[in-house]
Amino acid sequence: MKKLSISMIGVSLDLGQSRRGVDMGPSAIRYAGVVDRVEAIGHQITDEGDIHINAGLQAENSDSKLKNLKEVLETNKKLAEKVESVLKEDKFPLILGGDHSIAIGTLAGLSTKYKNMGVIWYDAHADLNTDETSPSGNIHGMPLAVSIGRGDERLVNLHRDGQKIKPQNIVIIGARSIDSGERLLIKELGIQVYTMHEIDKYGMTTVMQKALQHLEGNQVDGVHLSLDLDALDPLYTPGVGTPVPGGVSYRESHLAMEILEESGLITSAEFVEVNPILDERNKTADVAVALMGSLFGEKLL
Ligand code: NNH
Ligand code: MN
Ligand code: MN
Ligand code: MN
Repeated sequence: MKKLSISMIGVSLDLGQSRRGVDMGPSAIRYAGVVDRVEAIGHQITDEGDIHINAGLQAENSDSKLKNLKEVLETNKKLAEKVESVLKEDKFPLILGGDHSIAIGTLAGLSTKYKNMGVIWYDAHADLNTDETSPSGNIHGMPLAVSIGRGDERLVNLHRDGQKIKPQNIVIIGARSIDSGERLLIKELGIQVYTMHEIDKYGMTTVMQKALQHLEGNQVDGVHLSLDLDALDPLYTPGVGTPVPGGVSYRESHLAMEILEESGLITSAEFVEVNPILDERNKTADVAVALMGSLFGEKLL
């Protein structure tokens, strides 16, 4: 793999969902040795520290359809600016969550450079809810919808007005919990989804090859990996807020990362939803760092 210059940004936000603790995700991932792991492969990595979150321990839940909207908006604006400036320095953005609502800021920042970007959404969920379809009001279930221009306009118009990514450039992998509104949107827009069914039936190699072929066919100018640790089976990543049984295995996930690395197409990545309070001895953060190893080209021999 070519040697990268990586800028790592922590986003200690937990207000995009209801269980406290995922704000400690970036610390847990640092503690699991991300910098040493990536440097050992030969890349250069700079820890940019954390985006400042302007909130008390419990922000007020004024709007139940969009919980903690103010804090989520503010944090994502700062993140989008940071991602944009990292790209201007020609560095590879690596974002550590925090809950998945931070993908709104990540994708907004990335969209300033990539005009036809592909997104691999590795997740048990589709994250395609709007304020109208969300069963929870948690913004971490909405980032993909927001980024294609659906939902509350304050979220949709964050950093730049309107759509940040095209629905045909999204591939969701590992889904097994899809809400009815999300299902309708997937059908309406023809979004590519490889659920656990396809992974079981065809195997991870075929699924990843098809996903990448699809994005290459669309002539994408970059590919962002958004990896929610709940994509894996809770057996491997128990430290997540919304675990769903029957997930992707540890080996399949490594294989997926290795195939992404071999493709040479990945231009940015984020690892989200690590919740140390719900974890067992930092197991989930350890898995996140191990997967980063494969994504960045770690080899056994
Ligand atoms: N779909 C549910 C919601 O919107 C759960 C989302 N939870 C996630 N998404 N962890 O990745 O509330
Ligand atoms: Mn908190
Ligand atoms: Mn998610
Ligand atoms: Mn999820």
